[in-house]
Amino acid sequence: MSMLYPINSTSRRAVSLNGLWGFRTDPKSEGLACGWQHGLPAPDSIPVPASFADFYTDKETREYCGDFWYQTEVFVPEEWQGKRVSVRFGCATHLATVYCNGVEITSHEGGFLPFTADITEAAHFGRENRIVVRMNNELSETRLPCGATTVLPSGRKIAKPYFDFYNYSGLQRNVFLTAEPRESITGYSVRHTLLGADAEVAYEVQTNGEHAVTVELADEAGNVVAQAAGRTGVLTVRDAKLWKVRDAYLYTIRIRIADGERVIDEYAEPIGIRTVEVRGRQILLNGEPVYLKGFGKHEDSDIVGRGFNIGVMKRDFELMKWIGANCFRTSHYPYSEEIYQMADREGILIIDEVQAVGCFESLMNFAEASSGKRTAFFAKETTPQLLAHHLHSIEEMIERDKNHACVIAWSLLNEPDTTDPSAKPYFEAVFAKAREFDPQKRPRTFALLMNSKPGVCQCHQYADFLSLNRYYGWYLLGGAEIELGEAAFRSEMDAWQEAVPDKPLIFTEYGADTDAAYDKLPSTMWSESYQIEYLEMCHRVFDSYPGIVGELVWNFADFQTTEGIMRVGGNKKGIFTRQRQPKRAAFYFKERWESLPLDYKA
Ligand code: BDP
Repeated sequence: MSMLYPINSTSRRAVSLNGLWGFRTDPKSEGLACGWQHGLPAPDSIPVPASFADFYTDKETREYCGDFWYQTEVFVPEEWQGKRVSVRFGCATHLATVYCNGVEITSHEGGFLPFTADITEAAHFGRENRIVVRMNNELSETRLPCGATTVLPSGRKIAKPYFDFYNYSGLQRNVFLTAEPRESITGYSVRHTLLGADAEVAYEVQTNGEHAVTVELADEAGNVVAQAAGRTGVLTVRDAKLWKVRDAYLYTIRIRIADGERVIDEYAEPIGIRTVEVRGRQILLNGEPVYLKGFGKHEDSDIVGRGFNIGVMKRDFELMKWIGANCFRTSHYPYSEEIYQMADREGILIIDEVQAVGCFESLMNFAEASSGKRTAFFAKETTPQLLAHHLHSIEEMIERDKNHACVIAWSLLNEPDTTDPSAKPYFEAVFAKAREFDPQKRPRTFALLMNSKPGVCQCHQYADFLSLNRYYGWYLLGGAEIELGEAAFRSEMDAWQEAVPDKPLIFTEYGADTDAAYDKLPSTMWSESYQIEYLEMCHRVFDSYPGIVGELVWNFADFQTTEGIMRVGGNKKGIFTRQRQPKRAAFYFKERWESLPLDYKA
């Protein structure tokens, strides 16, 4: 299935289906038997893209867990006869089956990656067509992200995430109606090599037909700078302008299938030329060491929840530039494609994370991790099923994102249980597959839980660089004991330096919950002053170990979680509020990060 982003070209059409759709929850899972695939009885109206939860004023709908349905009407133009017509979903969280005019078209598992429903056979051309999507947002241990689903005596289902973000669901990303020629470009990949001032872009194009393929590369002024013919080949770019941190040059790759002079299909998109590799204790971009400064983020904002919001995206990039950041991790799932397109344009680096979170059985893993708890998560009967889904999601993520210059690494799990030997074969499979799927062979990593320490963690050897999530001074030895936190932190770092002397190490999480505009003199935990003291302590530690090449603080902004005794209206570790206004720590970071070069720390 093609993962190419929908575009308009001489041969292709992409029409947005965003807007108000019909919506119904289906608590008894009776919709199918009642024929809802043909049309929903008395649907409510709901915005797409958005999560459905935060629109509602009643708790039952906000917390809804189970089957639910979306529907819309689409007009398929008569002149599209002979084309392949599809509905392309940016995502559907977490399980979806699509119907067109009552006919089942396709199903997809995994709520954070795109898929296409080919409606060519079921659609009526020159008329309205009804698209119905049946979805389900229950959590289990066979699907990512992991969690459980509890059924209350009333029959109501409740999602119990093993992760610390709200189980937002629905059609949360852009939806397109697309038309493509029957013979089409289904995918392509690029690999970059730098040769002095020049660069070679080795490409590979997949099509579903036999006609000849040509490829060209144009610079930002539109001048064609390299051309090649064939499904595989090399584009040689003289005096290549490289894609760099906060200085992103984008060429346009244009791929055509043609029958003599007649163009059958044409696909074009911007690409940056750059290399990325790990050497010794450094991460190299275009052969130069980089130091990662930035955030773990979430797709999360008021009202639309996890829904793609183009305004929030813009604001987030402006804030990242203002504060002097150069990188973020797509914790804890692949984000909307438009965000990678923007990072490509802005020169911001991305560690792209698959939705493998919650592989540690706990409803409060963030707190229990510090306790040394172990759960042998990968020794369960359900593990093979989980692994199959995980590998498939990695394949989809890499297929979707492999051509983005901004993506410098794959994060294959967040805070899994690595303390039991049963984790090893699981990790081996996951890391091997990521290497196999990625034509650029980018570095692979995973975020290590507090309990994954040297001598205890059985799996860090699979990662090309280590990514630590550490909370000394917050979940452990915080407040008045912070000096003990610093000492414990340093002794763990000493142990890592010794255990893994030959790999780069970055922090993918460190942070302290902080109530915006709440302060205390002297500081106490949750105050703005404490957040800064905590960060100063962490940075003292980072700055004393040369093998540390990145600091991605947790979190960019406050975000929604499941309610509970540890969370007041969500997780408050944001450097910005959920409304994207600065806490005092934002000014502290701006000073620290702007005192360093954009991309490196001497
Ligand atoms: C880690 C998780 C992250 C949490 C964070 C926290 O990776 O999702 O939100 O800690 O506790 O456990 O704030």
